[in-house]
Amino acid sequence: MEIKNNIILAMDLMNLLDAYSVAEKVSKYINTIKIGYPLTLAEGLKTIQVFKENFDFQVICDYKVADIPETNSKIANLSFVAGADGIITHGFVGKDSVESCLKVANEHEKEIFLLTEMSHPGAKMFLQKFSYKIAEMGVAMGIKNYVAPSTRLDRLATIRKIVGNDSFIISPGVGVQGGKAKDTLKYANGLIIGRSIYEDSNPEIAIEKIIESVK
Ligand code: NUP
Repeated sequence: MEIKNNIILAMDLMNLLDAYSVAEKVSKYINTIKIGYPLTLAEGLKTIQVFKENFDFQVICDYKVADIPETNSKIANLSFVAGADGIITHGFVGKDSVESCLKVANEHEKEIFLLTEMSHPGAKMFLQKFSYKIAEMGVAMGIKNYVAPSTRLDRLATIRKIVGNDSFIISPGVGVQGGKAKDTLKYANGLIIGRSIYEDSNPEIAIEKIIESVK
């Protein structure tokens, strides 16, 4: 996936008009938006097409798919039928669950992004104990795209080593969660950034500053 300016806008505003207005302000700088449960549960899957049709954005659905394989297939299929270009799936649920998402993605010729370690402090409690193993599982399964945290660069660096330089890593946690854009891009291909852009009184300037900071 080609990510313009290495920035994916994490759109967690919960009103489509507000989300649209921010998208409009930053659309010349980005080509990829990530939506998750907040906007989808508030406004529905139709939001995917709104971003695709009006801005020609690639849309990644951050549904952190983490169920039994049969249910994962349904979630993935609904997302791709609605127009998603990629979905984020959890790895801790195991190979069969991830496989089911991968199979559906392949049928639609779309992408899955395997979530290894999360960016928040709570990830240290449980997920961190297995995040490298999750990355290894992804490699063994032939998965090309990963999500790994910008808030723990040492862990991100190790995950990069595990998945190799041919894999594609997108990294959340830049800005409000404490991650730094330039440092993160030493190991990641794309930055997932939400509040630092959409909560700013001037999202356009906010994104310009981020782009400037990574030069
Ligand atoms: O580990 C993760 N951390 C994380 O923040 C995995 C994620 N998918 N996210 C998502 O990235 C989170 O749900 C939000 O949509 C975005 C980060 O947003 P912000 O902290 O820049 O506002």
